[in-house]
Amino acid sequence: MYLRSIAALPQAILLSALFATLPASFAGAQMKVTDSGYLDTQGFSVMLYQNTYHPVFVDEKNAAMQIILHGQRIATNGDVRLMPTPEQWDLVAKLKERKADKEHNRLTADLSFPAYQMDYTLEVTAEPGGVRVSVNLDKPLPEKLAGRAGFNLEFLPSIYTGKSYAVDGKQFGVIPRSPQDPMQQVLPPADDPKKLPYQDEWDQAKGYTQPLPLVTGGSITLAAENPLYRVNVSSETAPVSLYDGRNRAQNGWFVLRSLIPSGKTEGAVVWHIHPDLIPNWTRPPMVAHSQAGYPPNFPKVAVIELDPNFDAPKTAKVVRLGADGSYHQVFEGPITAPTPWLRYHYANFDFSTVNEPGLYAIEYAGQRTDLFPIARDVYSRTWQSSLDGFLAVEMDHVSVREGYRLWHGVSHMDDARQAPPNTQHFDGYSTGPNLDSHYNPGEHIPGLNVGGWFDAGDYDNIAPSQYTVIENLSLAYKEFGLKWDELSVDETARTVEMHRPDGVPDAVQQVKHGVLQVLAQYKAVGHPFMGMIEPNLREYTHLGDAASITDERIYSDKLGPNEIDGNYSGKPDDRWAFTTKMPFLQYGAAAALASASRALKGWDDPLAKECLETAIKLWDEEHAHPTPSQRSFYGPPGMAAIGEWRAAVQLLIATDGGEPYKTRVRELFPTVRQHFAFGGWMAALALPYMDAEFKQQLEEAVKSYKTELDADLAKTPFGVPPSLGTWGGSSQVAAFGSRMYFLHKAFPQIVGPEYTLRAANYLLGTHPVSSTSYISSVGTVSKLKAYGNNRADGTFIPGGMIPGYIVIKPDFPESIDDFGFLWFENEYTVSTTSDWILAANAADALTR
Ligand SMILES: [Ca+2]
Ligand SMILES: [Ca+2]
Ligand SMILES: [Ca+2]
Repeated sequence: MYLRSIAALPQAILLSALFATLPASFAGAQMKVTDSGYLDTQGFSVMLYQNTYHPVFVDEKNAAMQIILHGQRIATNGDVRLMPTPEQWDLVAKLKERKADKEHNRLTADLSFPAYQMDYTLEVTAEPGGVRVSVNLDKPLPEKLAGRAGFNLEFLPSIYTGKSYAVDGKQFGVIPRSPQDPMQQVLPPADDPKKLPYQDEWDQAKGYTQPLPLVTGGSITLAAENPLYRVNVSSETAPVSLYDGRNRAQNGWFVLRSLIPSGKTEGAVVWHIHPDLIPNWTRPPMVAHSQAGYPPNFPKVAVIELDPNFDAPKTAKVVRLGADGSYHQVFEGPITAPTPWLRYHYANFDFSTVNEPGLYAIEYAGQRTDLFPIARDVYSRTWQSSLDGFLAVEMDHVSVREGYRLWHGVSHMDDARQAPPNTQHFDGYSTGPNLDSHYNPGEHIPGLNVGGWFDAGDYDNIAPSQYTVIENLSLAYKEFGLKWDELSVDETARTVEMHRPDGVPDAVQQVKHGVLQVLAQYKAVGHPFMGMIEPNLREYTHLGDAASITDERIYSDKLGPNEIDGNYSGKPDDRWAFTTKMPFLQYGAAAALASASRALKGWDDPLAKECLETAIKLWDEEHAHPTPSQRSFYGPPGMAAIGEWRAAVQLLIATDGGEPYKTRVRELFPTVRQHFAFGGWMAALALPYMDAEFKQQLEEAVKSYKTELDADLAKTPFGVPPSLGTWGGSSQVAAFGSRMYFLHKAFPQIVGPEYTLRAANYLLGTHPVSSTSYISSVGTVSKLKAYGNNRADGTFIPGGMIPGYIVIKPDFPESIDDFGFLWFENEYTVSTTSDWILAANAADALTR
């Protein structure tokens, strides 16, 4: 099966392989450069560097040359790489310039590996049957890169696992479910350019190995058996090899690669990439609806996503399920005229008149959706898993058990070591020259191994997310009387048990778990700080039980690397504490602690008192001695005031209308109303303590916000803030949902309930690309492969909310259902999930 020699094949074989794969139907079709700068024909698009590598996280599997075939992004990262299966932090080329040439139907990118003085142009040109890709070097390949630099193109595992590969039309195999290739050691030359220290350290820790190819030949066809994803790559130059990137990393893709030969410049690599395009292929319509269903007597609107070339029927139907399995039509109605957005068209299907409780499906264009209920209480069971499932699993410094399963043992008992000065950490944390701590660099800071949550798919404890969770849950508890109790939490024993009520509301217990960490930081170094994170990439990339990331023993430099002495060890694996004092953290902690004091009252009065006292102290200290800002987290001027504003509002409420918070709320409002969505709206929470004049000002602000908002939302098909960044926007939609609830409550004559319900229905499935609920295990069809810390098992954490679709630039919305490794679409975070808990309760309150 393994062809280890990569002898060049005669040109005649290459040409026959090339023409044999050309389907007659497509041989004449010609891709064209679109106005938005990529190569396109019906069913097939090729983008070149419209998406670039991330400045911090580097390889996100969304960069360089990318291929969209029959509605799926099948391949990414097409460019020169220095190893067969590079990983997230491995070297990528620097983009100098990209061009789209309409006249010649050609995309070019000027690129460089400056450390190797290698400059080249990547050229992708339309040709009959597909595209021709060539790598044109400015100078012959540097000797140091001989046998290392090659053109790579990575294929999506969720499509190609279990599919065939065919080499030169005669040698066949199937890509296995799990990687199984022999590894060989590939040491970099001793005089290789220096990498960043954390990359060097990682390379040494993980070992310099790369897999041998599954196969090598002049032409490789993937998924010959599947007309949707069949694609052939043939090389005019060095042979093509197929590698399995999963041998190195669970998030690896399948790589096709040809080495760059020495001595050549123009056409150093020439490939022909030919899909087997289905003539006149159109993407089937996608009917987006709420997977949790709809309450009677409220709007029910599905959004239908249409390929512009699809001949769209003008009406859709609603059918009701009978106990005998029959479906009875209860409604047929028109869809609205399709309107374009990005690369698709969108139409609404309003079936609000269907109100009788039951189980329903929508039928459109020969498809029937999955079932959804119409019932008064559809939102009432949409947030519990987020609270007693996902958030519980993310609890740090405790063990978490569910029935027979231990989600994780007690984690990070060795927290934490003082991070050194002038450090730039790979996950964005940093220190300057001043640590604002009386601990020496590397010294153990006692007392930090308590409370808090893992931030996301990784295991760091980052302060702003913790504050958001505390504030959201406190607010949800006070506003909606969240008495849900299915967790037993014992902070002394450090144990959490799911499905075992203990008489204390879980929201209160989660709030307490959050403030234990915030208060621990304050006690340890005198102020809140940014957080704690694994010190190296080997630990950072850990997937498995959180309790086994570190050895749980405090590091001592008096012990050898493998020595243990009681609670101490010589292994420097403890997390770093990034202790820099920052004004937005001072205020962030004050806001979180003030809000927590309200939720804890009656359950843990001493802790409630300590939270409020500490919040007041932080406020007072920050006003007496403002912390100089070392780094701006809030972008535009005026946004800095938001931190103080949030603290002022929370302290105002926690002190029952106390001063100086009331005065400060009045003073800050004119500034923060410019950033209404980012916190200015919280004025609605302050209303009970403010006078009529303030209410008048807020009313005006709400009116102008609503006008702007309605105009903005009208530009998108889904009526919620669109996801146009490099990370899916579900969190913004959830926050929008709860914000609009509080504005509706304060000014029902201005703001209706429909915004909050739209946000909830969006997150539950009424969104682009697919109708999959973004909250795992909530709704009939939900996201069941996600980027939680159990992602190596290809599974989910109940109740976690994913970011959802992003736009692959310039116009391809993507949210891949059966793949969980794209963090920008799939990574749960605790703050986002707490946004959902609040929004879902708001939707429930509005409809009952
Ligand atoms: Ca993180
Ligand atoms: Ca409980
Ligand atoms: Ca340790």
